[in-house]
Order: sequence, then C-alpha cells, then structure tokens
Amino acid sequence: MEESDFLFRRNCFITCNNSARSRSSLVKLKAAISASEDDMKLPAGGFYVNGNCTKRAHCINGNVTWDGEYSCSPNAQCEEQSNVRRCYCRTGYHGDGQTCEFPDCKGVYDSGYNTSGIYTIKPTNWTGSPFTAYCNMTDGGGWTVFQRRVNGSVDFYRNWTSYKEGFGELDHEFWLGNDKLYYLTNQGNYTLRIDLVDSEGTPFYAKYDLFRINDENDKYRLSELGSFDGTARDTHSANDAMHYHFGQAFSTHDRDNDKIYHSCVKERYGGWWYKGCCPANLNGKYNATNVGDGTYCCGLESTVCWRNLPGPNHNIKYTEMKIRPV
Ligand SMILES: [Ca+2]
Repeated sequence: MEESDFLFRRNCFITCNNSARSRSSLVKLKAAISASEDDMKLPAGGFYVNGNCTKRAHCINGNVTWDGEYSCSPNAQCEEQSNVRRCYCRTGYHGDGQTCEFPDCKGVYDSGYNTSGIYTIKPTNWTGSPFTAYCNMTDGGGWTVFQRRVNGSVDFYRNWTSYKEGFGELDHEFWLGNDKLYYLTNQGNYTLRIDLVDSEGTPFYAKYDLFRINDENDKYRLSELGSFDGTARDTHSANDAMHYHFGQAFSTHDRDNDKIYHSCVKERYGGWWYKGCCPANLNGKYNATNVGDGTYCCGLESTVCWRNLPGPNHNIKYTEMKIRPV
C-alpha cells in the first residue's frame, strides 16, 4: 500500500465517522490529491471529486475507493452546484455528467440547435444505444416526430415487430417505433401535436395537452390523451377523431387487439390503436381508391383519414405526429 493510499483511507475513516474532525481531514485529503484550497468539498453523497473533475473517490464504511476513471462528457462541465463539485451535463442534456445525452428533441432545442433535422437522443430509461430521431424545430421548437406520411412511398401495413422497432426514413415517411415512443412519453409529461393536410391542400392541426402510451406488456396502450385544441375538429360532434382511440391497445395485422370480432387492421391496413375501425387512421393506406363518401368511417376502405374534417376527410396527403414535454 502506498503512503498516499493509507492517508486516503485514514482520512476517509475520520471524515465518515467524526464530523467534528472532518475539516482537518478534508484538508489532508485535499493536500494528498493536490487540489487547490477552493476546490475542496465533500458532498453528502459520500464522494469526492477533485478540482478539475479528473478523479472521484467514494467513502464507504471508512474506506476510500477510487473510480478507475472519472472524466466529464464533452457535453458536461466541471463545476460546483449546491456545494457539490462534479461533472454536470450542459443545458438540454441529461445524464450523470460522465455521460450526457439529449433525452428528446426539446433537449436538443434547449442546447441551442434550432434547425429541424435528424439528431441523436436517448430517453432517460432507455437501455439501448442512443438513436436518431427527427426534430421539428417549428411551433416553438423541440418536437420529437414519431410519424410522418408524405407520398405513400413507405408501406405502413406492417407487423407487430416492425411497429415495435420502427421503420421508414426519418426525413421522409416513417414510424419511430413503439418502444421508443413508450420510453419518450414515460420520462415526463408530453403534449402531442398532429399536423394534417387534406387532399385539397388545406392544413389542419390537433393538439393534446397530454399523451402517453404504455409498454409492450400492455400492448402499447394509448394510456393518456389530454384535452384537444386545434383546427382538426370533428364537424359532426363535440369531439375529435383521436379521442375515440383513448385507452385502446395497439393492433397490427398479426396482433388483433381491437374491440370487434374481425380485424380492423386487415380492413384499414395500418397499425393503430383501433377499438372499432374508425375514426382516426393515420397509418392507413395512402391513395386508397375505394373511399366512399367518408362521412363516418373515413371511407369504405383503408384511407389515411381523420373523421369529419371540415373538408374532404379521406386520403389525407400529409401527416406528422410529434411530442414535446409539457
Ligand atoms: Ca378484432
């Protein structure tokens, strides 16, 4: 054992067990680490980080344990907050200071990026690698986009695994993936915005002040859908198209979780939170031909629809679904 190690151990014992003597022990510890006077702090969490955040020691049962390595993420800064010196993630990032990621597109926006595009994010409890997402920086910025239809080039008639993992191209047509959507919407409270452009080119939007889905064990159930606001109103009722689907599990052509004896997915051709087969169907078939009059159920076939928009309510030409922290 090196002399310095012994010193650390002895000092740690004093520090941890005799608060009256802690000050002198801190001075010794500090001197041993050769940090400057101003840097010396021993936080309540029982660890010590040196002045430039290159070393961290834990005090456990009177013993000092040094981390194999300790250093700040490029997205962190070494500083003292509330008498605790360590690496802190910069504004917009989330993490322990050694690792800092954007938890969503709001984090990206808050750190100074205000151009819409593809960024790498990692929701708080996501155990996989960080992943890319499209961030829409309009309408106040910070929207994480999880669905978009543009021209029908991507097939949305997909199985459970495909919707679970996501598909398509982030800067074009895609579904981000139900697992990612679960982790995103469960790391805080999120608002949902849906933008639509009908077949005549008229734009509409729907906003909900709360949106959340459950995990795969609960079939990605649409578990929260707050108050509606926007122009995509149902002209025939007091509600909007999406509220019908609140509380419903997700279905795909290989997982029928709807509330009717046949399969909505196989009639409507898109993974969705079907109960009955209507009235919102934003993952349906693009450019469906058999649309009927569409007064109630978005047409007779599988069209991309939102029931009772003021204009024609089938074959919607553009959709974008996105979330942002409340
Ligand atoms: Ca069914």
